[in-house]
Amino acid sequence: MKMRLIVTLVGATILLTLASLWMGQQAYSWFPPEASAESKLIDDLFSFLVALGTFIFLGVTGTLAYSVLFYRAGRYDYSDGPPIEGNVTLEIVWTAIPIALVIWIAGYSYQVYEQMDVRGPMEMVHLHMPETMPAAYAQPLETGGLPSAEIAVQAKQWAWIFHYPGPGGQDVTSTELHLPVDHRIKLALTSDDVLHGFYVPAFRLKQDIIPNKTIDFEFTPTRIGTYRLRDSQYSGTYFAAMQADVVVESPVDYQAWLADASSRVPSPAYNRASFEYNRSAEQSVVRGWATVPPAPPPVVNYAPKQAPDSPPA
Ligand SMILES: [Cu+2]
Repeated sequence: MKMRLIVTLVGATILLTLASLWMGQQAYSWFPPEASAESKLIDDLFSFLVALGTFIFLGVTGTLAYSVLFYRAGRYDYSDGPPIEGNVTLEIVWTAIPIALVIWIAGYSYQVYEQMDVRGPMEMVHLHMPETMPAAYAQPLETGGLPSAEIAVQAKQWAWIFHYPGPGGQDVTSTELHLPVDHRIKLALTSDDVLHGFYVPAFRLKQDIIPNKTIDFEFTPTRIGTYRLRDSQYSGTYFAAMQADVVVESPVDYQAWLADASSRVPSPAYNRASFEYNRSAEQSVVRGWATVPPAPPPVVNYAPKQAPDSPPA
């Protein structure tokens, strides 16, 4: 009898483990493509959490279901169960296991955060884990002469403006973020007014932008394509319109784009927030909410030809 119980328990645990590992593998498909070196670390961490969560969920609900199915009270049995109180071994076990799990999760998460190293060289403290952990980036900061090392990101209500050092040292501006693939990117994040958030889901990166502060932010895009930058902080009425495309391209294409952009005369870009604001101002009936007026459309060297969120012509 005891032998049978042990075999059943071991079998159930193996099944549970296999199911959890399978679920952890599924978790990778729930996200947009992995477009940065950092995204792999985040997805691995998430997969681990999903596997662990699946194990606990199935373990708890499985035990419950087993008890409900096989230890039911008889149909007309309204008596109380036996008054069980206190089991020191059990108390220790179910305290120790969650503590160990939480410490494991915390340690792993912190290790991932350290490996991502997204905050650049921090002025105050920068505790590095031992040298055994390789950093996530594909290339060192020296970007082979590419002027990508310093892109200033200016956030305001409600627009993203990207400032590049041009070939002649001038300020080249764009409302679309262009990045060379497989190069360590260094952004300097600033806000003209309120809190904004730099968030590119395909990069698995999110960083708050704080007024009167320049925040260094580093990462490595690894996949050519066009992705979406969103504002992750509620920054006012039209914050949902505060989006931009992120174009990751080969270093050659990137250089060509930068050269082309620097040769263009700055002109007002389409700005969805001011478009919507002006449209509501034209209407005779007052609708909607009181709002801070949006900043005028940014005047930049480069703006995408057909803004992806522009209204139908
Ligand atoms: Cu914003």
